[in-house]
Amino acid sequence: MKKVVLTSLFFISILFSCKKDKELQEVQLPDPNVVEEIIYSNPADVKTKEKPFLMNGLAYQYNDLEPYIDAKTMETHYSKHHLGYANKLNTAIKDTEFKTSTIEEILNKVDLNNSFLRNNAGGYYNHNLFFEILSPKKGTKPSNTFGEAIIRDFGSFTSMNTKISEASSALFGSGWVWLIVDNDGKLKVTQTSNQDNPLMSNAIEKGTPILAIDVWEHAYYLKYQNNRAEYIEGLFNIINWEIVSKKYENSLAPKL
Ligand code: MN3
Repeated sequence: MKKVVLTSLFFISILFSCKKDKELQEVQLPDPNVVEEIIYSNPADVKTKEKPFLMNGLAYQYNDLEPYIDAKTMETHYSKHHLGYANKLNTAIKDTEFKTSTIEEILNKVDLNNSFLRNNAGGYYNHNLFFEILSPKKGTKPSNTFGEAIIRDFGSFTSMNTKISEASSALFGSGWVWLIVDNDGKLKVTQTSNQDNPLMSNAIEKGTPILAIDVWEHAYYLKYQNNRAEYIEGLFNIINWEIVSKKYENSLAPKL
Protein backbone atom coordinates (compact mmCIF):
# COMPACT_ATOMS: atom_id res chain seq x y z
CA MET A 1 0.00 0.00 0.00
CA LYS A 2 2.78 2.33 0.94
CA LYS A 3 4.38 1.62 -2.44
CA VAL A 4 1.18 2.50 -4.32
CA VAL A 5 0.92 5.82 -2.49
CA LEU A 6 4.52 6.69 -3.24
CA THR A 7 4.15 5.73 -6.90
CA SER A 8 1.01 7.85 -7.20
CA LEU A 9 2.75 10.78 -5.59
CA PHE A 10 5.59 10.36 -8.04
CA PHE A 11 3.23 10.46 -11.05
CA ILE A 12 1.31 13.40 -9.63
CA SER A 13 4.54 15.33 -9.21
CA ILE A 14 5.53 14.56 -12.81
CA LEU A 15 2.12 15.73 -13.95
CA PHE A 16 2.55 19.01 -12.12
CA SER A 17 6.04 19.60 -13.38
CA CYS A 18 4.86 18.91 -16.97
CA LYS A 19 2.07 21.39 -16.51
CA LYS A 20 4.54 23.90 -15.22
CA ASP A 21 6.76 23.48 -18.30
CA LYS A 22 3.82 24.06 -20.57
CA GLU A 23 3.07 27.42 -19.02
CA LEU A 24 4.01 30.20 -21.34
CA GLN A 25 7.05 32.10 -20.30
CA GLU A 26 7.14 35.76 -21.12
CA VAL A 27 10.29 36.62 -23.02
CA GLN A 28 11.62 40.15 -22.94
CA LEU A 29 12.22 41.31 -26.51
CA PRO A 30 15.03 43.81 -27.09
CA ASP A 31 13.79 47.34 -27.56
CA PRO A 32 14.82 48.33 -31.12
CA ASN A 33 15.12 51.95 -29.99
CA VAL A 34 17.80 51.18 -27.47
CA VAL A 35 21.26 50.86 -29.01
CA GLU A 36 23.51 48.84 -26.80
CA GLU A 37 26.74 50.65 -26.22
CA ILE A 38 29.87 48.54 -26.48
CA ILE A 39 32.55 49.58 -24.05
CA TYR A 40 36.06 49.50 -25.46
CA SER A 41 39.19 49.46 -23.38
CA ASN A 42 41.27 52.58 -22.80
CA PRO A 43 44.40 53.02 -24.97
CA ALA A 44 46.14 54.62 -21.97
CA ASP A 45 46.04 51.25 -20.18
CA VAL A 46 48.17 49.55 -22.86
CA LYS A 47 51.70 49.21 -21.48
CA THR A 48 54.83 47.39 -22.56
CA LYS A 49 56.24 44.68 -20.33
CA GLU A 50 59.68 46.28 -20.27
CA LYS A 51 61.67 49.40 -21.18
CA PRO A 52 63.11 51.31 -22.96
CA PHE A 53 60.50 51.53 -25.72
CA LEU A 54 57.05 52.42 -24.40
CA MET A 55 53.57 52.82 -25.83
CA ASN A 56 53.05 56.48 -26.72
CA GLY A 57 49.30 56.42 -26.12
CA LEU A 58 46.70 57.80 -28.50
CA ALA A 59 45.32 61.33 -28.68
CA TYR A 60 41.82 59.83 -29.12
CA GLN A 61 39.75 56.82 -28.08
CA TYR A 62 39.35 53.70 -30.19
CA ASN A 63 35.88 54.67 -31.44
CA ASP A 64 36.74 58.30 -32.25
CA LEU A 65 37.83 57.56 -35.82
CA GLU A 66 34.52 55.97 -36.80
CA PRO A 67 33.07 55.56 -39.36
CA TYR A 68 36.40 55.59 -41.22
CA ILE A 69 38.16 53.12 -38.94
CA ASP A 70 35.97 51.01 -36.66
CA ALA A 71 36.68 50.82 -32.92
CA LYS A 72 37.32 47.07 -32.93
CA THR A 73 40.01 47.43 -35.60
CA MET A 74 41.63 50.30 -33.70
CA GLU A 75 41.57 48.39 -30.43
CA THR A 76 43.13 45.26 -31.92
CA HIS A 77 45.63 47.24 -33.95
CA TYR A 78 46.89 49.30 -31.03
CA SER A 79 46.54 46.97 -28.04
CA LYS A 80 47.56 43.75 -29.80
CA HIS A 81 49.60 44.36 -32.97
CA HIS A 82 51.42 47.53 -31.92
CA LEU A 83 51.97 46.35 -28.35
CA GLY A 84 53.40 43.12 -29.77
CA TYR A 85 55.97 45.03 -31.84
CA ALA A 86 56.94 47.19 -28.85
CA ASN A 87 57.40 44.22 -26.51
CA LYS A 88 59.40 42.24 -29.07
CA LEU A 89 61.57 45.27 -29.88
CA ASN A 90 62.53 45.53 -26.20
CA THR A 91 63.38 41.82 -26.23
CA ALA A 92 65.36 42.15 -29.48
CA ILE A 93 67.68 44.90 -28.21
CA LYS A 94 68.28 43.47 -24.75
CA ASP A 95 72.01 43.11 -24.08
CA THR A 96 72.90 44.37 -27.58
CA GLU A 97 74.69 47.47 -28.87
CA PHE A 98 71.21 48.99 -29.45
CA LYS A 99 70.04 48.98 -25.84
CA THR A 100 70.56 52.75 -25.47
CA SER A 101 69.92 53.75 -29.11
CA THR A 102 67.03 55.81 -30.38
CA ILE A 103 64.57 54.03 -32.65
CA GLU A 104 65.85 56.08 -35.62
CA GLU A 105 69.43 54.95 -34.93
CA ILE A 106 68.27 51.33 -34.79
CA LEU A 107 66.45 51.63 -38.11
CA ASN A 108 69.48 53.27 -39.73
CA LYS A 109 71.90 50.63 -38.56
CA VAL A 110 69.86 47.42 -38.34
CA ASP A 111 71.38 44.39 -40.09
CA LEU A 112 68.66 43.40 -42.56
CA ASN A 113 69.46 39.72 -41.93
CA ASN A 114 68.34 40.20 -38.34
CA SER A 115 64.67 39.83 -39.20
CA PHE A 116 63.49 39.81 -35.56
CA LEU A 117 64.95 43.26 -34.87
CA ARG A 118 64.20 44.56 -38.39
CA ASN A 119 60.48 43.65 -38.23
CA ASN A 120 59.86 44.79 -34.68
CA ALA A 121 61.86 48.02 -34.83
CA GLY A 122 60.06 48.86 -38.08
CA GLY A 123 56.69 47.83 -36.65
CA TYR A 124 57.24 50.01 -33.59
CA TYR A 125 58.32 53.15 -35.46
CA ASN A 126 55.81 52.78 -38.31
CA HIS A 127 52.80 52.33 -36.04
CA ASN A 128 53.83 55.21 -33.77
CA LEU A 129 53.80 57.53 -36.76
CA PHE A 130 50.59 56.08 -38.22
CA PHE A 131 48.60 56.46 -34.98
CA GLU A 132 50.06 59.92 -34.37
CA ILE A 133 48.98 61.45 -37.67
CA LEU A 134 45.35 60.26 -37.36
CA SER A 135 42.76 62.38 -35.64
CA PRO A 136 38.98 62.76 -35.36
CA LYS A 137 39.47 66.50 -35.94
CA LYS A 138 37.79 67.50 -39.19
CA GLY A 139 39.11 69.75 -41.94
CA THR A 140 42.74 70.17 -40.90
CA LYS A 141 44.96 71.83 -43.52
CA PRO A 142 48.67 71.89 -44.33
CA SER A 143 50.52 74.92 -42.95
CA ASN A 144 51.72 77.63 -45.37
CA THR A 145 55.31 76.32 -45.45
CA PHE A 146 54.23 72.72 -45.97
CA GLY A 147 51.52 73.79 -48.44
CA GLU A 148 54.11 75.61 -50.58
CA ALA A 149 56.36 72.54 -50.59
CA ILE A 150 53.40 70.37 -51.68
CA ILE A 151 52.73 72.70 -54.63
CA ARG A 152 56.45 72.82 -55.49
CA ASP A 153 56.84 69.01 -55.48
CA PHE A 154 53.43 67.69 -56.56
CA GLY A 155 51.64 70.61 -58.24
CA SER A 156 48.73 70.52 -55.78
CA PHE A 157 47.43 68.99 -52.54
CA THR A 158 44.97 66.89 -54.59
CA SER A 159 47.66 65.46 -56.85
CA MET A 160 49.80 64.54 -53.82
CA ASN A 161 46.84 62.69 -52.32
CA THR A 162 46.15 60.94 -55.62
CA LYS A 163 49.76 59.79 -55.63
CA ILE A 164 49.38 58.46 -52.08
CA SER A 165 46.18 56.60 -53.04
CA GLU A 166 47.75 55.12 -56.17
CA ALA A 167 50.83 53.97 -54.27
CA SER A 168 48.57 52.32 -51.67
CA SER A 169 46.54 50.46 -54.27
CA ALA A 170 49.65 49.43 -56.20
CA LEU A 171 51.53 48.01 -53.20
CA PHE A 172 51.58 44.24 -53.46
CA GLY A 173 51.00 42.34 -50.22
CA SER A 174 51.59 43.95 -46.83
CA GLY A 175 53.49 47.16 -46.36
CA TRP A 176 53.45 50.90 -45.93
CA VAL A 177 53.02 54.03 -48.03
CA TRP A 178 54.97 57.08 -46.98
CA LEU A 179 55.31 60.77 -47.48
CA ILE A 180 58.96 61.53 -46.85
CA VAL A 181 61.34 64.46 -46.98
CA ASP A 182 64.44 63.28 -48.82
CA ASN A 183 68.00 64.46 -48.17
CA ASP A 184 67.52 67.40 -50.55
CA GLY A 185 64.42 68.56 -48.69
CA LYS A 186 62.09 67.31 -51.42
CA LEU A 187 58.73 65.67 -50.65
CA LYS A 188 58.26 62.20 -52.09
CA VAL A 189 55.68 59.42 -51.95
CA THR A 190 57.25 56.01 -51.51
CA GLN A 191 56.45 52.45 -50.39
CA THR A 192 58.09 49.79 -48.26
CA SER A 193 57.24 46.11 -47.78
CA ASN A 194 56.33 44.37 -44.54
CA GLN A 195 57.54 46.55 -41.62
CA ASP A 196 60.43 48.17 -43.53
CA ASN A 197 60.87 51.87 -43.37
CA PRO A 198 62.45 54.74 -45.38
CA LEU A 199 65.18 55.11 -42.75
CA MET A 200 66.48 51.58 -43.44
CA SER A 201 69.45 50.95 -45.69
CA ASN A 202 67.38 49.02 -48.26
CA ALA A 203 64.83 51.82 -48.84
CA ILE A 204 64.31 52.67 -52.51
CA GLU A 205 63.75 56.27 -51.47
CA LYS A 206 65.49 57.25 -48.27
CA GLY A 207 64.29 60.13 -46.16
CA THR A 208 62.50 61.34 -43.05
CA PRO A 209 58.94 59.98 -42.88
CA ILE A 210 56.27 62.60 -42.09
CA LEU A 211 53.19 60.52 -42.99
CA ALA A 212 52.73 56.76 -42.74
CA ILE A 213 49.85 54.72 -44.13
CA ASP A 214 49.44 51.16 -42.94
CA VAL A 215 48.26 49.01 -45.83
CA TRP A 216 48.41 45.70 -44.00
CA GLU A 217 45.03 43.97 -44.10
CA HIS A 218 44.83 44.03 -40.29
CA ALA A 219 44.44 47.83 -40.58
CA TYR A 220 41.16 47.63 -42.49
CA TYR A 221 39.88 44.11 -43.14
CA LEU A 222 37.06 44.01 -40.53
CA LYS A 223 35.30 46.99 -42.06
CA TYR A 224 36.49 47.08 -45.65
CA GLN A 225 37.42 43.43 -46.33
CA ASN A 226 39.56 43.41 -49.48
CA ASN A 227 38.57 46.95 -50.53
CA ARG A 228 41.83 48.74 -49.81
CA ALA A 229 41.00 51.71 -52.05
CA GLU A 230 37.88 52.47 -49.99
CA TYR A 231 39.90 52.28 -46.76
CA ILE A 232 42.42 54.79 -48.12
CA GLU A 233 39.62 57.09 -49.26
CA GLY A 234 38.18 56.96 -45.73
CA LEU A 235 41.58 57.56 -44.20
CA PHE A 236 41.92 60.95 -45.92
CA ASN A 237 39.09 62.17 -43.66
CA ILE A 238 41.09 61.51 -40.50
CA ILE A 239 44.64 62.53 -41.41
CA ASN A 240 45.69 65.43 -39.21
CA TRP A 241 47.54 67.70 -41.64
CA GLU A 242 48.53 70.04 -38.81
CA ILE A 243 50.66 67.28 -37.28
CA VAL A 244 52.10 66.32 -40.68
CA SER A 245 52.94 70.02 -41.25
CA LYS A 246 54.85 70.15 -37.95
CA LYS A 247 56.75 67.03 -38.93
CA TYR A 248 57.62 68.59 -42.28
CA GLU A 249 58.86 71.78 -40.61
CA ASN A 250 60.90 69.82 -38.04
CA SER A 251 62.53 67.82 -40.83
CA LEU A 252 63.91 71.09 -42.27
CA ALA A 253 65.52 72.13 -39.01
CA PRO A 254 69.30 71.74 -39.11
CA LYS A 255 70.40 68.40 -37.64
CA LEU A 256 72.73 68.66 -34.68
MN1 MN3 B 1 49.54 47.65 -38.62
